[in-house]
Amino acid sequence: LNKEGKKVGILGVPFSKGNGKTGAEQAPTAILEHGLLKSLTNFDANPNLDVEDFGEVKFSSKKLKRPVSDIKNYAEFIGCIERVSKRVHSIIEEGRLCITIGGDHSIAAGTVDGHARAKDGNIAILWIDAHADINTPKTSHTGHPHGMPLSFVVKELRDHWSEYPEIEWRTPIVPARNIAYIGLRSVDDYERLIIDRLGITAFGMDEVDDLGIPEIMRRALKVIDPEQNRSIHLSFDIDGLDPLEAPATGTPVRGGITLREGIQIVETVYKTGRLGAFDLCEVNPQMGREEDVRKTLQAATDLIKAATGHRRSGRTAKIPT
Ligand code: Z70
Ligand code: MN
Ligand code: MN
Ligand code: MN
Repeated sequence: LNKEGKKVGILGVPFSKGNGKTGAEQAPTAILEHGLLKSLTNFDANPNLDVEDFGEVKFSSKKLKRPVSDIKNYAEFIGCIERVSKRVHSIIEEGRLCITIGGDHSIAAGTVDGHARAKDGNIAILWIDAHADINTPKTSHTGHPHGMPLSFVVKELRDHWSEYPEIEWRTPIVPARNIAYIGLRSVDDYERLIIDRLGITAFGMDEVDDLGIPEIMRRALKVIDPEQNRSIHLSFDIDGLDPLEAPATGTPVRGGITLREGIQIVETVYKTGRLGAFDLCEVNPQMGREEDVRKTLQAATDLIKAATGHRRSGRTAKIPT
């Protein structure tokens, strides 16, 4: 596959029942209205990019045979991610890089499931986030699904979900060792335990400071994609960035990665030629002043541009006729 010419599909998931706040459901529309498609195919970006807008996922809440009390909005959450998984699966099967715009980060339970099925489990996950999002329903202090998507998809944690209804469709086939985190700075006690027990590669902000992004990327990719043959799932929570550069998000945590570091991460994965899916989650256009929102939408746009191969140094342009 010619990586310069890889086709792209954009999917919006206006879902915010996973984080206990409203606003993130407006992000797909806000990012598109900010001019995303033009930014991707501008003359200075990639005028030849084959990008198809697949619109927004339609979803509704599931009817449950028995009530679930320890996960908030469970019926809405699984109703949404089942549909997300199907859509992502088919976009990737078409040979497109699937770019999913959330929504809160709970939707990644669906994007990873769909990607994993499309590649028979041979995927590597790079999770950029202030948070670890690997609580099981029992370890979560909040009951918010956006703190649980990784436990939903990880093979070793599948039994922690076995008592929950209406999820027989899911395929938790990704081993924990195929996951690496970058940017962590707000990890719950039990999440730390899970990360250590399962041997998950995790680079917190302390390691970002000590090693820098290029060395972290070398180490992370070596562990999660040692044979350089896996389809890479890059799941980017905008709160991984420092709130100075991406303030419009539900749970800002100071001391995060810079936008430049974020773009460098995405560029590095793009250059492998194996970026299979990219999620951009937790932008909340209702948070902060207008200037905060504009800044955050531009940061999201810059990250998505990098995922489609945009180079900051400028790409070789064809002379217009
Ligand atoms: C906490 C939980 C979280 C984002 C907060 C927080 C999770 N660990 N994720 N904001 N994006 O609720 O499980
Ligand atoms: Mn929460
Ligand atoms: Mn997250
Ligand atoms: Mn987060």
